[in-house]
Amino acid sequence: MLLVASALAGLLGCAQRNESQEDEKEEGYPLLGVVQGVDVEGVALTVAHEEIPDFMPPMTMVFRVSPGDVKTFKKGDQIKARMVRDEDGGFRLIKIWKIDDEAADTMRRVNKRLAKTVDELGSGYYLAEGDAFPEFALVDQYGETVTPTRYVGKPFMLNFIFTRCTDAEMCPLSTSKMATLQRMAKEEGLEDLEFISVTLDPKYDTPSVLRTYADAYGIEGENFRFVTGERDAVRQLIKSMALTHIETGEDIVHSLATVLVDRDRKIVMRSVKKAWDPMEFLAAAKAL
Ligand SMILES: [Cu+2]
Repeated sequence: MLLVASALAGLLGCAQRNESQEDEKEEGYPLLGVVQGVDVEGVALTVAHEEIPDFMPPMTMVFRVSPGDVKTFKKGDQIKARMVRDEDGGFRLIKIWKIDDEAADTMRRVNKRLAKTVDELGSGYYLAEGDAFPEFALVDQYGETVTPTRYVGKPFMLNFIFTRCTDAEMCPLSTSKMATLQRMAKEEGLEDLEFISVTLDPKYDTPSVLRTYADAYGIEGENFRFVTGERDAVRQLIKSMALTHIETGEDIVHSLATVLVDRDRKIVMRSVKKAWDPMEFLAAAKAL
């Protein structure tokens, strides 16, 4: 069943700065390298990096990173990142992504199918209750690849958020409700219910940013994955769920979509309401 999407349904202002719209305009220098050491206490990574054109020859250096990064990356990881200078002249890596060619191949293949599925929907249509949730491949807060095949035979809750969202009634509230639902599902003995939150801001929300976000909410990550990845794949998911998502240079204005998907990957409940009710979803999950 396909339904015509009302483009502005549930459009609510959740605005947030989004400085890095285009790759060319991104701050700092592009860096490719291999992690040689992780200093958890010093919150730093030692990286042997390739030449940074017009800036620096190949060398091994210690870089400041975020607390999430020292939990995510380990010795031997190939990475790409942006290198920036702190005010005191120290070097810092931001937007760090692990390079994994095999995972990248899988992701490309799966997300090509996702693009095809969404293209076939046509503009103005979205996936509704009764439709199959599309295949996708993204990366979670631990740097692991997440695809629906991982959830074969398991129901899951899925929503969309981004970590920099400052509208308390939008992403922060949605994340709190998902966390509540995760806790209640456990109490009710719904052992196999999984949780997935897709970022609306994949350029900023790297795996370690998502990890720090999940930690801040005290979320147990075992069955709750925050996912990011290829921008196009995220966009296709946004489109398939008929979310409003407008990046205006400074802001991301978006609506919400929360879905419950059953063990056969069928969408059984879908809400685009800002005030979506976790109890309604819990009842539906119990009935599966
Ligand atoms: Cu938001």
